[in-house]
Amino acid sequence: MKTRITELLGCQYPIIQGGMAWVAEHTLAAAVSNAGGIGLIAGGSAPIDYLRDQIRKCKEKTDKPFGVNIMLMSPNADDLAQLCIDEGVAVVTTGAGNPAKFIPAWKEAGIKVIPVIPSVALAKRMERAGADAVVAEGTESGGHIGEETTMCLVPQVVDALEIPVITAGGIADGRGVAASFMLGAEGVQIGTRFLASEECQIHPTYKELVIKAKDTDSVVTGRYTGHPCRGVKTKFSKRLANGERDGSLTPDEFEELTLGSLRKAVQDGNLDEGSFLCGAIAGMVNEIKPCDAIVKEIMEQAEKLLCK
Ligand code: TUI
Repeated sequence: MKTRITELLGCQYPIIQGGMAWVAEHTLAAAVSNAGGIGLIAGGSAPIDYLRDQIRKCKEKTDKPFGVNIMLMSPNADDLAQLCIDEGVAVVTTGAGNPAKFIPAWKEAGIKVIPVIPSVALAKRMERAGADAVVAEGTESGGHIGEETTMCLVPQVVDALEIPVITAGGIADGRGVAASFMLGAEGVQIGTRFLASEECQIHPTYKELVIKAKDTDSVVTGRYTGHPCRGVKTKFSKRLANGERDGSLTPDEFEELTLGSLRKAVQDGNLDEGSFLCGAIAGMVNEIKPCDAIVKEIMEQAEKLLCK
């Protein structure tokens, strides 16, 4: 399937793996790129040496293009942004902020720049700033989210921009890909489906939570801190949600409790203190498979639907 996204990124399929903080490391990224999509390594708030090592290990595992996600709230985003240039990364996606100040240098270095955006206004700013494409991310996504749904946001972003648009939020199978194309998108970003992949290095408890989740098992917490985040309902996320609702946790106490909670979920599978981020589509993800099988299955289904 050829779109402006496959042309831009030089990949077989218009599928980008989500740049999930703490989750998206080189094994997963290389597996998705080898499957014909674009794998991403998450910069998150990682030290520069860690990210350099991850990029180099990914290059050893794949000769296909892959990318890095820069989380702009990270205190060392500037250093990580420069590292992508120094290491010759093919694609950079960004999240949780406005990357405009980095775009000229990335473009100069030949990097394809794809900001993740939650609104039409920000999408237009990114196009003016020189972005190659945008990921229009609906509130169905896991992690740090905006307010608009994928179904409403994507066609409005498509109408507002000339550059190609990639959908994110609620896509885990070929129906989601076909629907995205109907909305005018030319690619999809998929996160939650890859949590339940063989190559994903998260704690087994995390995978089990995703696989067992049903339609109503994701929850958004942290709206009152200004950093709403979607994850699996657990004892911990229910405690956060209750604290936010009944005022028993101040925003500062909430922030303190969640500090380091992504690591505790991903590495320790800690159900008492970990934030197991996932999208609202987790209810549809029921089986662990290799990335290659996941990508093939999604694309076969999408192509059948789109050729009907
Ligand atoms: O970034 C994400 N998802 C994430 S990042 C993350 S790690 C994290 N750690 C601590 C606090 C917050 C996050 C977990 N999940 N998705 C892309 C995304 N970007 N969603 C929303 C945005 C966004 C929000 C505001 C993009 C730009 C923006 O701009 C505001 C402005 O105008 O500066």
